[in-house]
Amino acid sequence: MRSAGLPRSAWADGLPRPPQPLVMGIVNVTPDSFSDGGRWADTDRAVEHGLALLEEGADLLDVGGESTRPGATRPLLTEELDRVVPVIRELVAADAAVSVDTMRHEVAAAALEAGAVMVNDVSGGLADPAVLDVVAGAGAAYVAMHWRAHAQQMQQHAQYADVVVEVRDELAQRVATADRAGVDLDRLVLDPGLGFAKTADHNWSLLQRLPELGELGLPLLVGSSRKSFLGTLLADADGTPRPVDEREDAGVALTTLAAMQGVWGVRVHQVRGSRDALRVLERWSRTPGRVGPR
Ligand code: PMM
Repeated sequence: MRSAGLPRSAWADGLPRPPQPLVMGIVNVTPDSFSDGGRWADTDRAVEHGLALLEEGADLLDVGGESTRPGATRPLLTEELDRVVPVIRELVAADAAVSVDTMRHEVAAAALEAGAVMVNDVSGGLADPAVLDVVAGAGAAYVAMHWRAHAQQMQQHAQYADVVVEVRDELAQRVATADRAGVDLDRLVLDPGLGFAKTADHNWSLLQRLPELGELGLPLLVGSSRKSFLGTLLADADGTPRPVDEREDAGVALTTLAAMQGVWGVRVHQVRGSRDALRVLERWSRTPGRVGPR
């Protein structure tokens, strides 16, 4: 039985804005993503995984066919299309709201045609500016993530005087460019891009100062799930990073912290823990405060 997630119809009039953050479940149809590379690489397994995330209560499924882990090489356009389009089609047929994680306008267009409601562009329109035209033309929702360079070079660009101020300013430029291209600003979501041209310290600063990014007046999405800064944080005494699939509990803690700072959504690999954390937070926040002296 499918549990608590938002129905696909919630996207009919644009970006849903529920009181609690949305939970975006990740479906990487890639042989080489750092967090789950290869696990869901064929259509059937990816669809099965997406359906399992829906059962756990995902509001939205983010289907991606390009690994963006540091050092990754880009797939051919045809490979990316072959990976994501059949998966999107099947998940849409199962009534899921789907976003496509792509930096290519051809993939964005094919995904929207297949029924995706949102384009999640980790380059915020920098890698392929025509993505913005496709999104504008379709009236689709759009995630503009903070990004400085493709995976092969991005860690050389992890240099900031004040990471939060610079990420905010660079995102503001992406908003202006998206606006000029005709993207509906009511359907635009911003993402600080944890791990993309960022060191662990940069990620922690961004997570701690999310409200400063909120000053741009747009909803925020945060993707911390399984990323290497959590592996480092949770490393063994000998410095061995915590394996990727043993970082979930820390990810749930970050879902809670992000939700307390008012984010619009969290992008996660396992939905259930984040969904539970949001229920706890919702119940906690509507409990009346203590009145009078203790
Ligand atoms: N991270 C990854 C891929 N896509 N999209 C958004 N909006 N935000 C992110 O932080 C983000 C993303 C890389 O992580 P993965 O390999 O676990 O999907």
